[in-house]
Amino acid sequence: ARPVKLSDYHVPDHRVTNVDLLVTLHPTATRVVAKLTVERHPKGRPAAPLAFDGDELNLVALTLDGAVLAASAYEAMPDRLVIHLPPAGPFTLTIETMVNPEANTQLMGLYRSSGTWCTQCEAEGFRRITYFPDRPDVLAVYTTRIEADKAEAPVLLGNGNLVETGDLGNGRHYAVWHDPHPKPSYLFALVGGDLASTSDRFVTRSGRDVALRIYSEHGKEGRLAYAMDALKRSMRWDEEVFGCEYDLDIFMIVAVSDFNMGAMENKGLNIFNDKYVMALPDTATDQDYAHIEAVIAHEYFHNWTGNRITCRDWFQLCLKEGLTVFRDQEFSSDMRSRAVKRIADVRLLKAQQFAEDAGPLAHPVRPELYNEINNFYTATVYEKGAEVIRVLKVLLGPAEFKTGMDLYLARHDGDAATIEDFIACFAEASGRDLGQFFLWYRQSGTPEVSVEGHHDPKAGTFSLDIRQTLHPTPGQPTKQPMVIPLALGLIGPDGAERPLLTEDGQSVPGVVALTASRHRFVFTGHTTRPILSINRGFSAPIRLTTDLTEADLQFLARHDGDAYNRWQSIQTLASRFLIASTAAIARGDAALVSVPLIETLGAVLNDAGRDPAFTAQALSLPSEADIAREIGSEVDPDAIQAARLALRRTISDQLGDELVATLSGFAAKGPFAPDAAAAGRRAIANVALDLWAANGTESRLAEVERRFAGADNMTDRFAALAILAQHAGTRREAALGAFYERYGSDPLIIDKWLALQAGIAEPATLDRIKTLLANPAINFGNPNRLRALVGSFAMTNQTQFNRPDGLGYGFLVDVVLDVDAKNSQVAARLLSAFRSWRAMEPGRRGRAQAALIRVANAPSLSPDVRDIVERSLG
Ligand code: B3K
Ligand code: ZN
Repeated sequence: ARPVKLSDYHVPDHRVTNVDLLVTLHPTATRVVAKLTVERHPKGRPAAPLAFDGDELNLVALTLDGAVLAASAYEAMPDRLVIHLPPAGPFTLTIETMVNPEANTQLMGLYRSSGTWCTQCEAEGFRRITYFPDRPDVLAVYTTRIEADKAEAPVLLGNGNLVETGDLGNGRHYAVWHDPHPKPSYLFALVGGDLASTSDRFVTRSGRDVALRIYSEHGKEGRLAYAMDALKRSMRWDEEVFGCEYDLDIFMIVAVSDFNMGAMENKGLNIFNDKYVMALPDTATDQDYAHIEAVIAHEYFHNWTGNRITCRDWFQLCLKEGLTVFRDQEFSSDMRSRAVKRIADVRLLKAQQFAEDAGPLAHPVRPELYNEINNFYTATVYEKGAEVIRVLKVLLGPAEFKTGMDLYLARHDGDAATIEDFIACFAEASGRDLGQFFLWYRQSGTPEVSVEGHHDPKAGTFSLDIRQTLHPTPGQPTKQPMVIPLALGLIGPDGAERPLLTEDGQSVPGVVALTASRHRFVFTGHTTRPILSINRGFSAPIRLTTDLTEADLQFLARHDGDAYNRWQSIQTLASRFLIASTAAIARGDAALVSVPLIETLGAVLNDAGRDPAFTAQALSLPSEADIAREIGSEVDPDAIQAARLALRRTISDQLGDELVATLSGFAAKGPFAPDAAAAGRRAIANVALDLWAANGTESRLAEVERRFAGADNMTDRFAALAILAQHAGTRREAALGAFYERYGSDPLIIDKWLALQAGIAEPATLDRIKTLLANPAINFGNPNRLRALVGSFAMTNQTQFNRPDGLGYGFLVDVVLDVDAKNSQVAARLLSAFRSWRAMEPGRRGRAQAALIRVANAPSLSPDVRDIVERSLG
């Protein structure tokens, strides 16, 4: 029944406690025999029929306690199995189904990727393998026997521990896997194929010797070492920081090339999109390495936050996802620079989640209603879900947060839990009422906070007037005030941090919490005006406006002790300037020039030695989409782009010497190492190169071309190519051709080449994309290829996706409608690129709406695409 509502939750009528599977792998006719131990749930409806989920299933045979059921006793449909009068006591149901992995283009359930059999069951894929109560609150112990042709599938993998292997004669063999940990069906997995692997081991803190294995296609096993290293570091870190130890004798990762998402945390058998596993200096950029480290950690961390403690229902998705993102962010912060990681996370949050929250697809971190759960694996559930946990940690402080976390892990181990269960642990541990905090899970939209400072030299006070508002979002016309922790500092003109003293002379810690719509905070001891640094470390995921002057921001950019706010001050300076310059261009005037901004960037460059990775972030201007989001309505992407390009040219012209000094100061030395320090040096050098070349001078572009040809690693080579791609002409086409020549047989690298071309901000790009899409040498049936070309175009190419003639929108709609029949999840994800359409100026807005209406009127849409289009237009 759609829509599904949180308020309709009830326990299942029947539960399954034991699952014995026999899977006989065949490309087009895989036989699945599921022997299930079934019982009534004591809290289920007493006389309810047994109703199991299915999706495109074919029933071959059915027995109950060994007896064939009369045809009138049950009903088997592709999407449902109903037994009218099931026995009262526990019984054994044996269900035989036949599935066709080769024909499974949805990549949900059991499918084939380059000849390998693999599965994806989250959220509702297990029902495409056998009939089952396919919901996360049904936990069972699984034993999986896989049989296959030895030559086709020498490797047979399942969840848990390997208990038996053997020969079946006739060139066939089998393997039996047993997972002792009860788990929901979405964590089931199996793999069969001819795979290469790399092995290692890890001894847990209590002495369990765990075999580690990462599998890939043959010929790619040389690219698995970094992922293995990241896995071992994740396992150690989770023991040390969260007290979480691994609980099986083996942990496996399988890299497959056809995958709808990033990766999947199946118990003991993670399955990954190969782009988040494989890396060598010549194939992967520093960003790829960082992503691999983060995703390996994320999926591994799910073993506790997700698998041992799972979700009661899919409304609780953030219980595992928000928390696990928070954990992987903390891990990366400990492995790399905490400040730089925070900046990168906030950039992503603003780009993805703030955009979602500001448009028609806005939804709470814990939604209360869905039509299609696959559409809720969003930046809001993941990234804002992680921010909300960070807010909780700031509110409680690290010690109480840890007590609450420990209580949660101990109390709910083995449970299918809710957000209420989770928060209750922190309320208990801290003795605090977290009722208002809970609004972070229930209210969608980004809170807007405005801050005004008033200095009274006579009284020696500095007071802050702060207001918060939360605008209506779909389904939520009125809102309540949120609890918003703001980390802050007051800095003297000498750059020294001043103590925060209240009017009665009390010293306050560096955080104030808003609970009402308006607050006034008064601080004493300020005969001279302090400079306010607020929302330090992005302590709350809000949109902040302050009355800080340009001079204040310049001061903070240099002197703030909080590195995040040093970065934010530069971004705010740049963003205010670019908004003003955009407005000037839209009026028909020339782009503006900002002396203070250029001065600040020059000072940042001169200080690059302090933290090169930080400086690289500080010099990366707000993107066109960032500026569009700040402007918020009546957006003209062409004016934004003109303003931004003009600023880049000014920087290039005026800071040429500083940029050259940076370039030579951070030139690569020694062999490539993927660590954070070496990556930081490459990052600053490449940002400097990009800005230096931004004025398009022949000699500068020739130097970039030289660096492209001479690079000894993918980070530098691709950075140079990306610069060349911005400048039309033969130099660009030659470089793109050379890159393809060199890497044409390497699909993950082709993705970079596709994404780069999709991002070229010129009217000819649309035709270039159409030509690429028609190239028979590139398999666009693979989700990575399609996302690299079409996804990058729609999500990042602001001027060309939002072409004034609407052809960008029309193109995306054509692709979405074409892909929908084969892979509806990927189609729905592409369509969500329309999420900001209402913020456009009227011409583009009208064309976007027409394009969406064309989707809505198309015959036979998938539920996934139908849901996105209806909410987008709603
Ligand atoms: N839990 C999976 C996502 C599954 C998506 C299903 N549509 C990956 C992750 O978040 O770790
Ligand atoms: Zn996850």
